[in-house]
Amino acid sequence: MGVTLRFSKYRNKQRSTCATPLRPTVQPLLQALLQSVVDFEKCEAQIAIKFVSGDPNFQVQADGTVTVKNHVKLRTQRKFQVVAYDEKTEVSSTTVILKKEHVHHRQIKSSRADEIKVYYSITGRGADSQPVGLFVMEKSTGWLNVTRPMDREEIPSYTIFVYAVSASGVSLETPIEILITVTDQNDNRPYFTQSVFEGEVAEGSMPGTSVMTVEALDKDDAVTVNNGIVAYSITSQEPQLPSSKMFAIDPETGVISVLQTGLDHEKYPQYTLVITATDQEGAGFETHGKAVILVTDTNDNPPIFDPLTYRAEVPENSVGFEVTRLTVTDEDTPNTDAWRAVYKIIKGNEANVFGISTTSDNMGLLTTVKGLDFETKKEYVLLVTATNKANFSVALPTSTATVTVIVTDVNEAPVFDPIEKRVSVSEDLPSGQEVASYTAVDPDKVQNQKITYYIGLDPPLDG
Ligand SMILES: [Ca+2]
Ligand SMILES: [Ca+2]
Ligand SMILES: [Ca+2]
Ligand SMILES: [Ca+2]
Repeated sequence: MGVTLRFSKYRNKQRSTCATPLRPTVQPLLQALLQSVVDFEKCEAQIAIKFVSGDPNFQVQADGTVTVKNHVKLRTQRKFQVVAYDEKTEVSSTTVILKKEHVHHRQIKSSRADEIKVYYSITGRGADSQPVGLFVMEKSTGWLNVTRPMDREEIPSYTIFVYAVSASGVSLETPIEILITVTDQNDNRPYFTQSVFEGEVAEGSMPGTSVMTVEALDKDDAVTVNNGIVAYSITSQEPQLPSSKMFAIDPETGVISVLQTGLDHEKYPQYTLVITATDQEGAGFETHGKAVILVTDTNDNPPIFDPLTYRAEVPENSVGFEVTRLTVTDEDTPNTDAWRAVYKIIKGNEANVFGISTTSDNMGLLTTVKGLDFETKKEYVLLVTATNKANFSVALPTSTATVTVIVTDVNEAPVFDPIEKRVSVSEDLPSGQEVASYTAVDPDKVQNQKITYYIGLDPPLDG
């Protein structure tokens, strides 16, 4: 036969000077039933006393025995007044404090005890094996006592066997197995599993975005009681900008998430949270920890031209000529794709005479890809845009710059037209006679230039 005892840790402690502390008898089995005696015998008036309990869950009988009327759950302690009246006149009162403690006992009684002297003994863990002597049994009475505090976190339960024998050593009963369950006390603080928890979240993340998870443990019982159940909360946030409550923590899971909009890498790149874990689901001991959240960069700043207008002179006919360098500023992290500019000529380059590229220092290098012709077009007005290598993470305006390119004139050589001219003359052409007219044209139409002719080569006549 097995009997389960749950040793609830009740102690009765009385403060009244006219009441003596008495040891309570803890009733077996799961019911939290308490019985103790409030003793006013040292009081002067002790005849025809009526006791009234200040707690309706308890009642005091005529002999001063305090009994539990209803099922009472005792967390740490419970206090109530007991007043003794003598014909409706208050004579004395005492405070009854019920506390959990490690003093318990329980009597085992053999059914043969009435007919024969019975001797009791116990074996098992905590009795005759380690931790030896935690439980002792009064040999002749069958009272089972606990000799010292038990730690549930060390050994949560014990199984002992009770034997009843006669004076001659004859076994009188089948040994009784007793399972002793150590009920938990909240004697362990929760602790965070890391000294600092680190997480990161992209700037601009929406409320509800999960950031990281923190964890605290508690050695106490989290299954039958809540001494080991931890509740999480955020105690402080640094900086408290743009709001003092940028993050929320799930009290049960420890998941930290974004609570408000306004996370901005450029303004507040990091937050430090003091997090708190409290056992008994938030009602018990608390412990503090630290969570550091890095706000990572996204491309939420456009490159902006500075200055917005450029003017450059370009000599005609030059290919690969550096026209100008355009500059932009970008608030995002330097040398990232969110910062690196991409330039584009969106207007004024229909003839594809210009090209633009990004230099290593993020400037827009505007060059000629074909020679310009002063005589055809003396001025170009180009519209250039700048974006980033990375896409914008939010809707952003695109910055535009205007580049005015002035083509300058170069003194170009005159050109014969046609390039080669064949002329036939008769052999008897007299000296001084005109052979042909061969003229050159100067492309420099604006400059008023005079063309001078020379004969570069005049081979001698054959034979
Ligand atoms: Ca605890
Ligand atoms: Ca405990
Ligand atoms: Ca950017
Ligand atoms: Ca950014």
